[in-house]
Order: sequence, then C-alpha cells, then structure tokens
Amino acid sequence: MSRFKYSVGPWNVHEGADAYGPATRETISFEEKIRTFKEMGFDAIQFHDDDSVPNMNNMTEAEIIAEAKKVKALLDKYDLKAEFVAPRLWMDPHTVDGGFTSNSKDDREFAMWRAYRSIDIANALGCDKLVLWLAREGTICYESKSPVTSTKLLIEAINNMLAYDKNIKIMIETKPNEPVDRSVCPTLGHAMAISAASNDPSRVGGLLESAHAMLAGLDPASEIGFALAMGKLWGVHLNDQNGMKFDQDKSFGVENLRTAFNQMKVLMENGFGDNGEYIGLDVKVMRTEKQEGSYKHLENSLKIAKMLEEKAARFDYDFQEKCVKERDYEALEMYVMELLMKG
Ligand code: GLO
Ligand code: MG
Repeated sequence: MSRFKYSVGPWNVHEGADAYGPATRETISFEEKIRTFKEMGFDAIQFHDDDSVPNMNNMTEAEIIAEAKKVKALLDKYDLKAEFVAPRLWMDPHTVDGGFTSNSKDDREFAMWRAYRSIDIANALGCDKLVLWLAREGTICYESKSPVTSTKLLIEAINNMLAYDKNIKIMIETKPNEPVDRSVCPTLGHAMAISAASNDPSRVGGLLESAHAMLAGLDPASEIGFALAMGKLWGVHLNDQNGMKFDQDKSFGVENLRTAFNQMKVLMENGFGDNGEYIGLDVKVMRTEKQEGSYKHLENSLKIAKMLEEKAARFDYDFQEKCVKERDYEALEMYVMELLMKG
C-alpha cells in the first residue's frame, strides 16, 4: 500500500507522433483513458484547459463552465479527483511567440483570457490549482525579448491570476528549454523568486518534473528538496531522461535509478502528500509501442515508484548516521547500491 496518491494527464497516453513522423497508434477516447487510469490505481487526473473543454476559444465563458461541469460529472462517475488545470498556450495560433511574455499585446491578452478560463474550469472541476508550464515564455532569438521585461510581464500575469480568484494556487512547472531556446523561468529557484516577488507568495509554488531538472543539468532530488525547504513544492512530475538532449519523458527510474530513489526518499522524508499533494507521472510510451501497450509506461512507472518507495522505507538511518559520524561515505554509497541492487 503506497503512502502516496498518484495522478496522470490524458496526454500521457498518446498516439506516438513526434517532430519527425506521424502517429503510430490509434486515438483513445478521453472517457476510456480515465476509466483505465482508475483501474490502474490512479487517484486524480491532470488537465489542460482544452482537455476538459475542447474548442474553448469559440465558446462563451458560461458555455465553458457548463462543459467543464460535464467533465466533473465524469470524474465523479469514476471516483476520480482533478489535480490541476494548465492553460495550454503553446498550441494556439495566438501564442506563437509565447503567451504572457509575447511581444504582441493582443496575444498577451489572449493568454490572460485562457488563464482566467482555466481558473473557471478548475473551480468547476473542484480543484484549486493552476499549473503554468511556461512552454514558449522565453526566446528563440535572444535579442527579440528583454529578459527583464519578460520576467516582469510574467509576474504581472501571475498577479492578475491571483487577483482574479482569491483561492487559486499557482504551481510553476519549470523547464530550461524546449520548445524555446532559453526559458524565462528555468528552475525551481527562479520559480521561488517569482513567488517571492508576487503579490501573494503563499499562493505561488512550484511543480518539479524530473526530466526538466536534468535538462538544466541539475539533480531533480535537489530541486525537490529546495522547494520543499521553502514549503512550496505542491506537485511533481516524476519521469526520466537520458542526459541533456530532447525532453524524453521516459518511465520513472529507467535511466537514473539512484536519482529516482533519492527523489522518492526526499519526498517521503519531508511529508510530501500530507497536504493532499499528488505524485504526478508525466511519462510517454515509446513510439515503437503497439496499440495494446498504450498504458505500459504508466504501469511500469507506478510499479517502479512503489518499489522505490519500499526501498526508501527500508533505508537504514542508523547506519547512515554511523557512516556520517565516521566520514565513511564510501561505505554509505555502497550500502545504497546494495539496497537498490539486492532484492
Ligand atoms: C512538457 C511538460 C508538459 C506539462 C503539461 C502540464 O515538457 O512536462 O507535459 O507537464 O503540459 O502543463
Ligand atoms: Mg510535466
């Protein structure tokens, strides 16, 4: 029995298209996905605004809320919660140059409209968290945007969201690059600074994705630890990554087992989940996988997470203390390797 509650997004079961080739699997309907997620043991669903209300750009505010309520009824049917809503600004023709930091005033206004509608949708789905994955908030041509202005625009946008709804909490999902070259808010340290500069730091926190930390050359367990120390880690996207290349979203732990163990360990040591936080798995199945394997990466990631949870629960803190006292870190390291490699 895991101490954690787990969440997943509908985009984590996908058709396999990438930048160089088309889909390799059939589309699975939203209801079919969430029914399967429930069967697999997930507790909550993560949403993009237009996952819950497709075609929302062409709908009125009242229509959007009515549509989101239908999704809430579907969640209730399967006894699932909504974890968060994230405005999907990176897909839209209005946000080619970013949303909140776009050089176009119209596009910035559109981004705010989507953020407000995302808050409305979150309320209709019964959750109080907004995720900002700031995909295109950054530069592809360095001289096209000022880092100072962009940072200020981002803070202003966040302040507007905080003012729009007195209960909404914002989790910034940091990522250093991709799809942009340089992101405005690349690490959790940046997210914490933005939080501190906002009008209500108590409602602006972070979400750490393992692969994103690795793309910044950082250890995800340390990023998690940093935000936990600030009391501002409200979500995680556990997954894995083979070095600093394109964002791979591999199954949790399959490339960097010891780092995965330490992520689980630091979450457990610091009571992550005690205030209702979920462990999100932001993983993608390999493009080569056949239709019937569409959920395999999620099954594997859940299994690995629970196995690592069990290993971390067995961690011998007395032995660790002894090694630290004797400054025998070789012995401590070998202990960890044996813990991970023996049954
Ligand atoms: C991509 C992100 C993405 C977000 C999701 C929620 O790199 O990890 O999957 O987590 O869109 O905003
Ligand atoms: Mg993510």
